[in-house]
Amino acid sequence: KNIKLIEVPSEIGAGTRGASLGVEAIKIAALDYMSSFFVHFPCESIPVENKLLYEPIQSPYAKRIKGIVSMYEKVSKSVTDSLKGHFFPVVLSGDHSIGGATIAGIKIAKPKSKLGVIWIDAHADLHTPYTTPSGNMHGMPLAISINDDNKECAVHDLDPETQKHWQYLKNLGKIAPKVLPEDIVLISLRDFEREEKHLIDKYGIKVVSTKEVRSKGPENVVRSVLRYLSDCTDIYISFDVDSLDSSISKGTGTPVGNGLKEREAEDLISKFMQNRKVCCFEITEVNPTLDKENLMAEIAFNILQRSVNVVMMS
Ligand code: DIR
Ligand code: MN
Ligand code: MN
Ligand code: MN
Repeated sequence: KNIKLIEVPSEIGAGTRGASLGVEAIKIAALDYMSSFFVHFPCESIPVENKLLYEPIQSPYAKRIKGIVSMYEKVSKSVTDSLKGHFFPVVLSGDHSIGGATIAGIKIAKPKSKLGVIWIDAHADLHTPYTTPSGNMHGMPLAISINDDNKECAVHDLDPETQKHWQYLKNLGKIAPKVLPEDIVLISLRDFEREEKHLIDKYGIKVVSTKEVRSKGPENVVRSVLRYLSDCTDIYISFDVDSLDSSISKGTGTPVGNGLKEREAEDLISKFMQNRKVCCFEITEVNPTLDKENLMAEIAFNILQRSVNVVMMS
């Protein structure tokens, strides 16, 4: 398969500043390893709306949603075009709000697919503007993709403008939902709110804990997750680096304890990549401004390189 890199140095979906530098930090890590990785692949860089960070917040429960909408249009188009051009898109993004745009791009390229989503993340990213504790849209991409407002748990009212943009995001490409909850697997989930738990329980969304990865081993977990997703025609893997344990993930906006070891994440992801249904991969939330010695970006680069090698061989 031919790889296409899609860089999205976004950070308007995050609550902590600095994720927009994550993509550059991964490139610096490659240079420090004297790797010519980034020379080998066609790469598209998506312009982002980070200037909105200087402006007052319009939608407190969906911060900078207008900028998110414009990124969703561009990123989804880029992913769709890459897939239609028979590339394997690898999305390197700043904050995880982009995950919903990547999913939209896949679904628009393959409208008849039954899309499986493997979400490796400390968080569930199942908030909606009605339930969010922070207003940060990187906590919402999976709710966007399953098209559930979670009104049962609503704690905020939305202004009409925010409602309009939220509806537009969920219906991008006029396909909603883009993923069924039964086709989502959350790996290393450990930091979530009551409202997200409500959706997980309502749909019985599959969760694989860090403990399970450790006790069964990455190979067995990969086998059972792929068996669980066996009726899916295509699979997308989204890797939020905060899935890694906080001892090695200082360089991300929201580090959480009891996470994966580097080797566990690397083994999981590279084994998933061997599956031919996997059609797209994303790495997100590297924030070098919070880090020492660029460690988070180095780990992300190691995982990126090993995954891409697996894809090229298969
Ligand atoms: C929290 C944190 N659930 C929120 N989410 C993060 O603000 O919605 N997602 N950090 O990656
Ligand atoms: Mn996330
Ligand atoms: Mn996260
Ligand atoms: Mn199923």
